[in-house]
Amino acid sequence: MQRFFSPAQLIHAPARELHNGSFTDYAETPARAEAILRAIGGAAEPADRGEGPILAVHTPDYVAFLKDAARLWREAGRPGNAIPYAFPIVGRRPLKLDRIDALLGRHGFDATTPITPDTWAAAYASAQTALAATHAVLDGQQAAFALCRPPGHHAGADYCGGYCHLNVAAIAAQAARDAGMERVAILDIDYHHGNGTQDIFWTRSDVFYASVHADPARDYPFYWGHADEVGEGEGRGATLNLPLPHGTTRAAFRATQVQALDAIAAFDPGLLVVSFGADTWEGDPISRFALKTDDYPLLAADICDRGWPTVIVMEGGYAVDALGANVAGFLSGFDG
Ligand code: OKP
Ligand code: ZN
Repeated sequence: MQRFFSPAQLIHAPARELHNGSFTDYAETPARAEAILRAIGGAAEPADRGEGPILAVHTPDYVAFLKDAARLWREAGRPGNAIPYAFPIVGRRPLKLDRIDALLGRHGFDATTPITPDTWAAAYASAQTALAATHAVLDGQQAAFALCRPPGHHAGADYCGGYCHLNVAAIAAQAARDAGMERVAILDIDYHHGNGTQDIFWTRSDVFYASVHADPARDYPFYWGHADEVGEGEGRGATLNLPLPHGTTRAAFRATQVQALDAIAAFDPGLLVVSFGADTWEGDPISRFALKTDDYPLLAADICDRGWPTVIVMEGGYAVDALGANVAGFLSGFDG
């Protein structure tokens, strides 16, 4: 399987994050990508396809914000990385403020996603990596892997959050649509619900979004991913949420993924994007499922068996020492 990664993705390296009330080392580290790269034996550099495919998903003011935030933060005299901390709660009037503190709250939904002077360049490279894998599949490969980092599925059209800045799965799906693929499905099997991806395609019937994730009644991102969220308008029925309890092991996860795959089969996509997170692993430091390393080839084989041309984009997974084996194992399931 072709694999893509750009070294520029490593330069985003925030120091600390607000985690459950204290500041801890940032979990979404460059070492994650390095561990995966070692385990899969390297990857090709993506071509540069420019900002067009990013602006097909994200708003121009949000892209400008991502580019400017670290500089504005510094110019405001603030130390460290730019971190949102004051949010316009739902229903506040949509003021057009230009103070960096207000912009951060306007374009971020949580305080766990610092922006550094290198964030834009790394997120841009991560998006190019997703696009390279997408075009490999559009050009005839049965499957391709995008070693995306920073990840993407929590980022919406105009907001960041959950370590995510550009929604790489959405950018991949939209690029496939714009290349003439009529129906594209996204299967999100990261531990966390992909609220950004869901929001981006919420009212659309051409991109189906199915997610298996920790029940948001108990886990991040809390406000999205409940089973009664099914899309709206033309998109009604094109969103499927399958929340699972803490402690979930292989049998339940696999059966639930089959449910998602059956729904995707009914939608009949020409291309599948998998948002893959290895934070469903039993030893993940911020998650509470209990999948084992041996489970990943099986889960991947269940997806592979459906026969859809498939783009795999990397999302989460924070047990750095186990990450390489878990990701390599998942990819091996597509070789069968
Ligand atoms: C990104 B991905 C819990 C805070 C949660 C953000 C988690 C983002 C996960 N104390 N921090 O979906 O793997
Ligand atoms: Zn996750």
